[in-house]
Amino acid sequence: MSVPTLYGAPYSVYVRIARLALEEKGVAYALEPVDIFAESGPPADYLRLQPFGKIPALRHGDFALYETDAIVRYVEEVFEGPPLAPEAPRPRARMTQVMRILDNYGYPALVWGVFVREAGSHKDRDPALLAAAVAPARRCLAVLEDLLSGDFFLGDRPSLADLQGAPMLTYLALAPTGRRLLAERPKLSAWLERMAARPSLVATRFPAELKA
Ligand SMILES: N[C@@H](CCC(=O)N[C@@H](CS)C(=O)NCC(=O)O)C(=O)O
Repeated sequence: MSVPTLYGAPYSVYVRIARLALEEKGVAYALEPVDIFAESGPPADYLRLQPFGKIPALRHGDFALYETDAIVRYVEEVFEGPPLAPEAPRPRARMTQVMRILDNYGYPALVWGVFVREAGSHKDRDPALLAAAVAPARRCLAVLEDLLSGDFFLGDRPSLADLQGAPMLTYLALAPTGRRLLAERPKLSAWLERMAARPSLVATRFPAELKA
């Protein structure tokens, strides 16, 4: 089948999650840049692919898809390569639970609440919003540490849950407050170090990581 094209930008958490799934499966893909923050808004032809103007979106042959969860599960099912999702109902449900915790509580608190407000672009920095994010971020890290069941969320091999979490916690660790909060969680910090060393993470580093 044809090489998939992923539309997005290398600074995006959700684009990186999709890239990590492709990288971990060993799938060759093209990354097509999309500037969703252009002054005139997302390009019109991109809005036909993703009507909400968010990144990423995927095109594979004549099949187009958006929503990162749909993309990573499609990648998992369509391509050969190491499995990234367990078959059994309980670990599969646990994986989904971790992924949704990360979307619903992790992304707002860890990325927007801490990283963007403390270490993001100067116009987005905001000490009051940062202070308000500390308690939810701390709770989220405690829950995630509790859910780690070995070297990875589901034991001894990475799953989609680990790929969902690594980009979010990588941004968190780029902010001083994030590093302090992570230092309270040694198991989770060791997990992040393990994830950061994986070739998939190395190949998809955020521009902000390369600058740090
Ligand atoms: N539910 C979407 C969320 C994707 C998302 O929020 N992407 C961010 C970048 S990490 C984005 O496009 N933000 C632009 C905006 O909110 O205008 C998905 O899972 O793909």
